Amino acid sequence: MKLIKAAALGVTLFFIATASNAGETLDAVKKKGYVQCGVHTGLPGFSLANSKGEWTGVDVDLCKAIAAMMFGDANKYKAVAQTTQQRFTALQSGEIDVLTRNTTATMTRDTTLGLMSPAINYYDSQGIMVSTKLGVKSAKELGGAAVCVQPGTTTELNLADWFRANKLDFKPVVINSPDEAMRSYVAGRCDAYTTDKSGLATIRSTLANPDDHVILPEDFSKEPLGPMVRQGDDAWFMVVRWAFNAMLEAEEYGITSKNVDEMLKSPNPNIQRILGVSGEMGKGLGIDNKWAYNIIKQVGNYGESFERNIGITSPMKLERGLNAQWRNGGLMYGWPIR
Ligand SMILES: N[C@@H](CCC(=O)N[C@@H](CS)C(=O)NCC(=O)O)C(=O)O
Repeated sequence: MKLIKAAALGVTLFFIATASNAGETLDAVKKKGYVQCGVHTGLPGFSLANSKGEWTGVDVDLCKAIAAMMFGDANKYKAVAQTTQQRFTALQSGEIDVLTRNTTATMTRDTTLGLMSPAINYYDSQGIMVSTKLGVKSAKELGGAAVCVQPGTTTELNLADWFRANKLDFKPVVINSPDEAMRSYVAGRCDAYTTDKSGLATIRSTLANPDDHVILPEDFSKEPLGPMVRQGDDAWFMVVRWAFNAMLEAEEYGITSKNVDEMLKSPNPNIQRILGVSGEMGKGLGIDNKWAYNIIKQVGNYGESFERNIGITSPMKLERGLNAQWRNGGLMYGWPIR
């Protein structure tokens, strides 16, 4: 065991990395009978609990997919709400098995923080939102603006980079609590609010008059958002990677939660392997060959999850954009199940 001190994003974290824990989490999850996922405290469309404690969102769907894959039951999960500041410590300490929470995969997180990213479930970018009253059309008109931002995020770093690169001054207003950050923005303590564009769209949808706020066109950064697991936890890494790939492959082959039972009769060898009709695709992870069938039946494919939670017909109204399937000009490209 070695003790690692990681100073990243202004947060100092201590954690213990074991030399070899290749199957540790997979075994522990099998034994306890459910998976614990770190999720956002409440970001509509990504992860949100209702008054009955039922969670929905694309990040929560990935957590449910892991549960369906492992146990044949998408309800065998526990969502543990994490702030931006808590999330990495919770994963490093073993409080959660996987972080499924609008988290950007970066080199620092993959190296110094001792984590690794098995998949990207939403290709995003950082943007900035202002009141329409400002009459601003571009972030380049925001010289001297006070900008609300949350600490412990890529957002804080990219904001400074972007304004510096564009030779503009700004005043960062760093606020830990997301609710307080929003209140400060709405109350006019900041001229602008910045985070991932998906976050801006969802937050905007919750404001009293969404049309009074505009997300400016600039992209400050690339934000590949995805799940994270602990380094060295190889078998568990593969579970998360393949749970997500099954959702992508299902969409590509037109398998949905509604038609999955009919699809069991498909003559297409790819569909047969995905659904466990032929081959023994679960064997390598010691799980049921119907693992992907269970995900699709109970959670749906990637497109179904996207449309239901954040798509153009949802209150978030997000286009597929970069998150479209590769055949439709997007970056979503499922790895072959064979
Ligand atoms: N994707 C970026 C930004 C994530 C982020 O800032 N999320 C904010 C805005 S949605 C957040 O989670 N706030 C809620 C909280 O801290 O509890 C990262 O991984 O650092």
